Amino acid sequence: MALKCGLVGTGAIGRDHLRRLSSTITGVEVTGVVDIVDGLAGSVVKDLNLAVEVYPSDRELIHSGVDAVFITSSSTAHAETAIRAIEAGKYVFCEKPLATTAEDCLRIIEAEKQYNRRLLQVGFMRRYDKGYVELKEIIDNQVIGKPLTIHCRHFNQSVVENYSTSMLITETLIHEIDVLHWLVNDDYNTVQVLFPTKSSKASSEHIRDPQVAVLTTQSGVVITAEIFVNCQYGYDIHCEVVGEEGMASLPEVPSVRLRKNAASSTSLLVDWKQRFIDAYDVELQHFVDAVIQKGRPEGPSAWDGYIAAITADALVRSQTTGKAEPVVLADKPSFY
Ligand code: ISE
Repeated sequence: MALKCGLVGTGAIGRDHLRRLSSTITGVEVTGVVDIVDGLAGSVVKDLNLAVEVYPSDRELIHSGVDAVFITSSSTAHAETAIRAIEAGKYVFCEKPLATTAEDCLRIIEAEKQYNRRLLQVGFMRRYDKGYVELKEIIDNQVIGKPLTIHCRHFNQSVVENYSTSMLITETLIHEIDVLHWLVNDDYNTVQVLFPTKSSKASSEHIRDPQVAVLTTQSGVVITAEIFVNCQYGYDIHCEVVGEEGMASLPEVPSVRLRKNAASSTSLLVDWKQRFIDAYDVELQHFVDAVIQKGRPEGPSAWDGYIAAITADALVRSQTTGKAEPVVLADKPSFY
């Protein structure tokens, strides 16, 4: 029997997931959608040629007989919908970030605690990217020995004008925050942000772009992650792990080598949805399969969402203090 689901938020990633759930993912049936922007959900459904009911509110969608709710609304709206859905006993797939504050993540965790088991998965899709999965296998199998340092780059060609200095952490670096502690099976100890010279191509007068985050883990791994959201040249993701016995890097995205006009070149992607398209497919299929077969999601949990949020909070604090800030976690419930 197919998992009946509803989707809340039909903007960019919502539309993409709706298409994915209706055409690529098996074992799932989308029965309802909602968006707070008047008319948007209806026009997306029409555009994608789907026979899906449009609901007036997330509350009505949640109580419409669905088994699972996909939350793809704006980040600030995630927590309320997630809590409402968990309280109604629904499985939840929530796009990243889980919530915009660590307090809201803890409220979501409290809602799950009432069942003493997981109902929710966070959309940290990089854990499903082939390159990251291979990197993790190399680290877990100690092929390069103990990890010592990690060097990352998360570059966007450009961002919208209202992108802010803190969003480089809470919306962009949040992916590295999640995937890196998962890669090395460790928790963060301290985090700090350094501001290099501001790019004259920054998307607004107010944004500090680029930024360099320095994170240390409990076991002593030192991570440097460069975030540059108006780099101009393309979408570029790098990750290099240096170990005692070798080094492992994320593979380059394959692209044809072209020789023309006395030059040899390969092209770069500009769109992050394209870069992680396979990871998104694997991620959603894994959520659906785990819920159907095991009665619980097995991907990134609300606890992982909380780790990301509290680490992001410390990094945003460091943007003001200029200092290394500690990352202090609450007590972890035993079912995570
Ligand atoms: C964006 O906010 C995302 O969430 C994407 O997943 C990420 O790849 C992109 O670089 C971010 O800007």
